[in-house]
Amino acid sequence: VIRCRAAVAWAVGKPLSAEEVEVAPPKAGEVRIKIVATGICRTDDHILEGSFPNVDYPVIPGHEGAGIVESVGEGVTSVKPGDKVIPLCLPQCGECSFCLNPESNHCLKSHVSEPQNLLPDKTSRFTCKGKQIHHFLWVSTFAEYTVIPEYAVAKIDAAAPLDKVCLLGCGFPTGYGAAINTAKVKPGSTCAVFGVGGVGLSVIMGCKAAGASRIIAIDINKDKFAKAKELGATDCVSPRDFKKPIQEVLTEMTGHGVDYSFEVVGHADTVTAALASCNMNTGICVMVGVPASGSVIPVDPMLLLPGRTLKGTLLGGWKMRDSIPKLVSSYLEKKFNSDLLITHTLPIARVNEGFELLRAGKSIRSVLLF
Ligand code: COD
Ligand code: ZN
Ligand code: ZN
Repeated sequence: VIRCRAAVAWAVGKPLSAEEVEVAPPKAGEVRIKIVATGICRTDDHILEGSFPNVDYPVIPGHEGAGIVESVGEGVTSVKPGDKVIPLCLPQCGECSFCLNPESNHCLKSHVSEPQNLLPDKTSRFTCKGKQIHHFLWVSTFAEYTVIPEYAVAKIDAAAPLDKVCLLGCGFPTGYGAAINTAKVKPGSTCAVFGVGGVGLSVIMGCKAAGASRIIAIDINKDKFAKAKELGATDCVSPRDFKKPIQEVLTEMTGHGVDYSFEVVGHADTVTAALASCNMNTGICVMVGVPASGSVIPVDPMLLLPGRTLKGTLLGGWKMRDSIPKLVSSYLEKKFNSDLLITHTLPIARVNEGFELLRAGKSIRSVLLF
């Protein structure tokens, strides 16, 4: 058992609490990882607010981390102590029907099918003050040491800077893949990205890499526009500057609506607006954000009838164990610069300050260091 630092969410609505936790050794098929760096994603804030579905408290959040293997359980062969790794919040078992389908990235052996915030054997490796602490998405990267199933761990290049490639655990691949894999943006096309936080900016980078000729960034916080332009947005608009609905503004700007729209806010009403912003016949709207649990998206059937497509994406459609090591290699080859998303680097003890920056709209990505 290792005693180490972790940021624990004891209950909804409470700030994270810096604690010393006990981390049990990995069981068969599991890997214990020393987390070196972890980004703060809005989804972690959804846990603190209580809007993420099926979370049991107390829980250790965090799902955008990078670290080094400390020890492995019986039967683990794909990684060994000392390897640099990225924990995967969407696993890839390699055996289920979805893993065997080249079109799918939604492994059936994931916590999405078993949403109980415990490891696959339905127990926890974390305790604190005598209480069992829940895992989050099987990764819990706000703990200095965490235990993860082998099939949710990707071994990466030993040269990778962990304080930078941690973003490849969630935000960057989610947005970049939404454009490249899910929408399959074509060269010369027009795109609209609703919400340009860390994930929306990554969508912009993906649209640009795919050769889009016009990329419209939509956000209610105009402070986000400078970075959006730097990363490839050709136009930036705030819905608050117009009396009419933003979908009408976008339709006028583009003639018949954009070819691809992306919802990266996580609200039901912006999903509806994004859908109505893409052209009626071949337009594709990709929902990246997850609206609060229990919400419904009101859709006028006449929006879909002429041919528009509304689809979702999980982690940008990547088969994570295959793709994340390749994305790390592409990062090292400077094929994209996800470092531009990092606005703050803080010690783990200042985790709540990182969340304050996010809520105030002052940060894109804060990276926490252990
Ligand atoms: N119209 C336009 N922009 C808006 C609006 C609005 N009505 N409301 C808020 N925004 C802007 C904010 O100003 C902000 O710039 C942006 O939307 C949101 O950005 P962040 O930085 O708060 O959040 P991200 O980029 O870290 O994450 C956004 C998600 C939508 C991805 C996240 O909230 C979410 O829903 N995550 C779960 C979905 C998922 O698949 N995640 C992958 C694993 S996390
Ligand atoms: Zn995330
Ligand atoms: Zn699988």
